[in-house]
Amino acid sequence: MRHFTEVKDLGNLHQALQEALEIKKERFKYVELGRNKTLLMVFFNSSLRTRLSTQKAAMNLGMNVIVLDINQGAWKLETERGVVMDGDKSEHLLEAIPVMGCYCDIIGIRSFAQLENREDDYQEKILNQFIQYSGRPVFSMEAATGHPLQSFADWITIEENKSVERPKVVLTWAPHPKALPQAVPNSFVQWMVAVGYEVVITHPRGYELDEKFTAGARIEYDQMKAMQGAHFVYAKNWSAASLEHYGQVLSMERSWTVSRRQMDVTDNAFFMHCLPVRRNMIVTDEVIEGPRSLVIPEAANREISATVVIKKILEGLE
Ligand code: AN0
Ligand code: CP
Repeated sequence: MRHFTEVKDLGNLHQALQEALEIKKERFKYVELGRNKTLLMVFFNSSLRTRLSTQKAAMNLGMNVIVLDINQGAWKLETERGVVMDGDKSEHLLEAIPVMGCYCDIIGIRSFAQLENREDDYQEKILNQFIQYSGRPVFSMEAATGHPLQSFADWITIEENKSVERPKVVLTWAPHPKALPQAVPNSFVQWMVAVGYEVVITHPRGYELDEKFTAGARIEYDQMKAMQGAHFVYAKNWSAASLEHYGQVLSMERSWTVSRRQMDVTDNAFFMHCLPVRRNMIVTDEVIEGPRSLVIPEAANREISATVVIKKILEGLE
């Protein structure tokens, strides 16, 4: 594997899952693979889980790791080509990227959607420039439209906990005070459809996700109806994805907060969320602390998904 930005890059999913389960039992099995190889993790945005789990994954593989926080101590970067740089930005991404490539073998990028211009975000301009100009394999640590390392971890978690072969997985929108990207729900739906689950998406009207990611899933606008018979409830807020309302918060409707009321009509579903989560906006204390909450095992599996992905990239290095 060269780059990892979405589910299809992983190749055979069944094999990847077996590899994940094997690595979970023996995390240091491939500790020689990354010897004298360097991972550079570049963060344009904050992170707790991705930062720690990806670094741990690289350490499992024997790699050296460098972390660069673009907003803390690096020069301010211009990202638009053709501008006269007479403002506060000291360096252009077009020099910064190949320079970063000089010091490492693999690059992980976190670069959230700006939620200002839909076309820019959906073209994945920053991620693709790293792919084009760094000369290195690049993987997404959540880019503008996807968060595949999260979805891979979510899938491992569902496989470990499911009691039917093809579970019903419900992605529900939930309220949040700030505009959030569509990356997590996009990747989640695309991944869950790719592995053959029954996928239902529920959200208020206006929150439709791009069909590029949702093809094969069903939309049910009535949240309580969507929840019926669910085996897994995956909550997430996102802002509007349409061109007309791109990046806007259209609703803060608290009746969508996941509580006992919704969980009671499921088939004793597990509750999932990628974290960080705002309690009593997205989900009640009772549900997230309850016996069917998988939020911590899900976060723990981020180390496993990242180990598999970095291992596959290391195996593909020339
Ligand atoms: C981010 C998001 O919604 O994309 C990161 C989630 C992993 N969440 C926040 O910014 C709160
Ligand atoms: N789930 C996730 O990616 O969390 P962080 O934003 O803390 O990395």
